[in-house]
Amino acid sequence: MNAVVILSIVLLSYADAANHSCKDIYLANPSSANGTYTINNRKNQSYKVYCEFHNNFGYTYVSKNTGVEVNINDLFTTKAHVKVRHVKANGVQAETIMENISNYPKQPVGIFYNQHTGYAASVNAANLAPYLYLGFLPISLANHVNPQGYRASSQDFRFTNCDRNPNSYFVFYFNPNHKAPTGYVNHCCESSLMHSWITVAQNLPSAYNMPDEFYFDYELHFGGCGGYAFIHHHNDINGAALGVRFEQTDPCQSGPCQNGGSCYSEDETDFFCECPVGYEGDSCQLKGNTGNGGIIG
Ligand SMILES: *[C@@H]1O[C@H](CO)[C@@H](O)[C@H](O)[C@H]1NC(C)=O
Ligand SMILES: *[C@@H]1O[C@H](CO)[C@@H](O)[C@H](O)[C@H]1NC(C)=O
Ligand SMILES: *[C@@H]1O[C@H](CO)[C@@H](O)[C@H](O)[C@H]1NC(C)=O
Ligand SMILES: CC(=O)N[C@H]1CO[C@H](CO)[C@@H](O)[C@@H]1O
Repeated sequence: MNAVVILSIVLLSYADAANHSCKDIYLANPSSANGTYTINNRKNQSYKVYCEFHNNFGYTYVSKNTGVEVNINDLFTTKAHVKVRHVKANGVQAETIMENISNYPKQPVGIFYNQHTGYAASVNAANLAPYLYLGFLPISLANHVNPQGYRASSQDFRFTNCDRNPNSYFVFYFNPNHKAPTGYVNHCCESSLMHSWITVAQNLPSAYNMPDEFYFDYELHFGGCGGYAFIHHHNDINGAALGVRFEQTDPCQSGPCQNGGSCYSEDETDFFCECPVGYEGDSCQLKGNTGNGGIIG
């Protein structure tokens, strides 16, 4: 009896809640198509995202037309890698998986909305804000004279930081007032590192194209001698987009409830077993009379 009451409370509160992420949209309907969806931030203000769904995981891209705060931590479940897409001047869209170089196998990337805690500030942060920040090495690791860079499509692209300059980032600017960039933009400091993520990206079939509103002005900065580029340096590119990854694993998939118990998932790792009469325990593994399961985390 207890189990049934708990379950209906969970379902009711779920049905009332707004979608806060592509993951919520997937949970509401696991056969959702790729495309543009409206989700709500924590102040219940709505904005648009592009959801790319795969089996049990996906990527979320934020619209650059977003005028409300983005609660970006709601949009991803892993910082091990991101996807970066770009759109070429001829309309072709391409993508690459980006992560830290293999010198730093345990180092997650930094993913922020309008801040860069622990990472270097971007040149146009104040001018073209808000922005999405993709940090590779935090200042504490970037301010050394050692190999740095990024990994794209499973290849390391390295440079040696020549002067401990702690910049190691990609930034995607919403730039709502279409302002011109400032700083190094007209004269500094192209390098092959500024292009490798573009040249190794895989072209997408046009059926997978995202609308233009998901492609941002961007700035890249590495080192100490790694390079600096703004989108205006790349005549053949019309914009880039940051895709953050969420996992949608169902803890009930492995059949954790024993002796004919029914499994209900609560989130990615927690599930609840409803036990048949005569069994009890978190996985209905014990003989007993209550018919109650437990919540496992
Ligand atoms: C959440 O997304 C699903 C799938 O698109 C949709 O059917 C549902 O109406 C959305 N919920 C709310 C509260 O907007
Ligand atoms: C949040 O906004 C949605 C529409 O986007 C609305 O249906 C819902 O009632 C709102 N929820 C709260 C708690 O205000
Ligand atoms: C969504 O798009 C990706 C490519 O970006 C594709 O691999 C995937 O199969 C698509 N998902 C659906 C549900 O069509
Ligand atoms: C957190 C984490 O492990 N991040 C990635 C950093 O980059 C390496 C490859 O160079 C990946 O293996 C890691 O998954």
